[in-house]
Amino acid sequence: MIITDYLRSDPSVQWTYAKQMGVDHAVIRLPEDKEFDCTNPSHWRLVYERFSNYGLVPTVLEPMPNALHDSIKAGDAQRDACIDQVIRMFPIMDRLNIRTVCLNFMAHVGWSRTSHQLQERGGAIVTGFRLQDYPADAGQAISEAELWANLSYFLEAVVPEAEKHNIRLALHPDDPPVSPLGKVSRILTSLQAMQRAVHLVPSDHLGVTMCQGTFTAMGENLEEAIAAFARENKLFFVHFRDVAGDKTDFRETFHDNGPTDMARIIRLYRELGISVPIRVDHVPTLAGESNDIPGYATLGRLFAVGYLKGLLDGARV
Ligand SMILES: [Mn+2]
Repeated sequence: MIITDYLRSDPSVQWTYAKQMGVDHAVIRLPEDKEFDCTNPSHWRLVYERFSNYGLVPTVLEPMPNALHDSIKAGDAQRDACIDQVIRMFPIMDRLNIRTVCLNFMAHVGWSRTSHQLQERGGAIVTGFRLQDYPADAGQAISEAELWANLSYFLEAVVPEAEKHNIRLALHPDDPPVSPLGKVSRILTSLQAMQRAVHLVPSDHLGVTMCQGTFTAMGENLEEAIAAFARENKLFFVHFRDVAGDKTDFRETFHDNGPTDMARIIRLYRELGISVPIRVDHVPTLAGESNDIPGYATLGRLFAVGYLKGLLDGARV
């Protein structure tokens, strides 16, 4: 496995902690200001060099820039222009050796929670989701049929280009994996749906982000899901994460405190020969920390990365 951390493009103490923890690869989020043109190689190079000069190798792009992807998911009038820009990113990524994109297909709203203040072990704070607390009239209506059509349209356009540039598209399941969420339908909400999605266009460059917590929330058998994608060589990226509960009512957990036997999962990746980028996802906010960006605070990462590194070392038999 290639251990990574998810970092914004401006240096922060999280960059320093990554290096101090022995993490040398970055999952990068591109700048979201209007100045940044994701089809401009020199804009990319500035970001790339900021990371690489710090000793962090940009390895995965996450997410697909929302400014492009929102129209593609919604299938609006800007879609073709946005797809064209996505395609123009690939040769730039190719030259920079960034080989994986983590992308989701949640239209209109991204990952959603109904609480950002739930208590975990020792009073640490985590997010949670309860369907009954989610406003039934929220969001802009879109049907599942439209979403499948929009996903197919997008993949048919971009997968051949990704192949040309040896870039792997790693679809992330919907979080929470429920449909509809308010008025917004969702499609990537089960193992079966994810398997359908990665076969919409036959390609060894189309696969999944194994967001463990989302597959657990779906109620799928996580080990079977991992094995199913591994068999087809479609497991491209891992989000190391756990949740307690089910898709209609769950909360995040510390990575060692959820229902999943994490040591067993890491051994399973080894047994299946999976060696892909992995990052910790949705960490608790710990004592003394701001909860401004729930799931992405700093102290919980230190614990989660240390725990993950221990499991990876322990599995190296
Ligand atoms: Mn995830």
